[in-house]
Amino acid sequence: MKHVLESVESQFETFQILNEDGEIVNKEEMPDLSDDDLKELMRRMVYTRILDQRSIALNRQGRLGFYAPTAGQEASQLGSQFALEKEDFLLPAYRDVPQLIWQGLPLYQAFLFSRGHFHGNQFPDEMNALSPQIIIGAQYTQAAGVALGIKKRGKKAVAVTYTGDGGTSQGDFYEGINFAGAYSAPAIFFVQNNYFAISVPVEKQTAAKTLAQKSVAAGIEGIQVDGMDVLAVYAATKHARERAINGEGPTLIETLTYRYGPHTMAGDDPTRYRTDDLDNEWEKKDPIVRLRKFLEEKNLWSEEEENKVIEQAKDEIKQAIKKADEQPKQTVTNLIENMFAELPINLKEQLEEYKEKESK
Ligand SMILES: Cc1ncc(C[n+]2csc(CCOP(=O)(O)OP(=O)(O)O)c2C)c(N)n1
Ligand SMILES: [Mg+2]
Repeated sequence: MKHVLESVESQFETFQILNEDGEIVNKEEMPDLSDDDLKELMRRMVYTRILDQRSIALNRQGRLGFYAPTAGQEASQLGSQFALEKEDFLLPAYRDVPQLIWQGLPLYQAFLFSRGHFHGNQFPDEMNALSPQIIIGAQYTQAAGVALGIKKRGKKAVAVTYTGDGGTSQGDFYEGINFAGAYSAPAIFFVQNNYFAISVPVEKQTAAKTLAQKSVAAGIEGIQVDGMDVLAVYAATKHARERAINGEGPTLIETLTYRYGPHTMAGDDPTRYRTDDLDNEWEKKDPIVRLRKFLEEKNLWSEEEENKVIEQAKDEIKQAIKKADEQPKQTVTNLIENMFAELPINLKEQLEEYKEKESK
């Protein structure tokens, strides 16, 4: 049996298009992106890196609540979102707020989400998404259900969900991919393997050599992608989307990536579970650095252009946090009214009680 396992594992090679030096190493897989698209990907990654830096600072000033840093994971997050259409349905995890923003969530609402304000979860009508899921793996089963719903309604769209390496150890992960496979549901199951579940390294989570190979038992396609290569992530997601809407079933995409910062801003210290050597090794693979090299070589990018994006991001972030500050404070009645379509009797009583209190 050993040879069966080894032969399966050996087939999951890392898919890459743009290497660390900004060179195209896999020309035949180069996606069909215009120069403007390539610049837009760069713009979004730079913008999101600034958003991450500002969010960390705002969190330290006590102006944001829950925040899970994203620096390092931009190619995985934004390359995949760039392959989606407006009608697709996003089921993100807590670190995946950037995908929601680029799919249409106003920045001030992303800040309200961080503060636990209900308006942060009231997405624009034209946007199909659920709130970022904190329960690891739970969004995988939900995504399978959403994808089946899309299929039953005959829509040409996909449900896309994200989890981390740690999420693939959860039962929900297997249930989700298995169910979607059985119904050939149009789902894309995305795993951002940043090698750590908080402090637990991936080798302690599983005996599997890759996470992508977990697709095999579910009978669905799986691929491991260089998660610091925005072109490879985009190409793999685009391909998975096309297969899904053509009725060819779900895909599991594992991206190899790294979060430069702590797990969340709640206080873990990465120096206690990661070495400087490992951090340095990953910083050399940086997704922004390699796309910058590639674009500069083609005369499509300059320092001046990048500075403009940085200034625009800082300016918009400033305005968005101001707008978040200006929103009415959350009340107990807001909470009660947003929990149920129809209130249970005890909450009806409490609603009346709090309406009375709040009116004073
Ligand atoms: C079901 C469940 N168990 C445990 C936790 C606590 N928890 C929060 S994040 C996390 C690690 C998740 O790691 P990973 O899936 O690799 O995602 P990453 O944070 O690296 O993006 C854990 C165990 C949780 N939120 N839900
Ligand atoms: Mg992880």
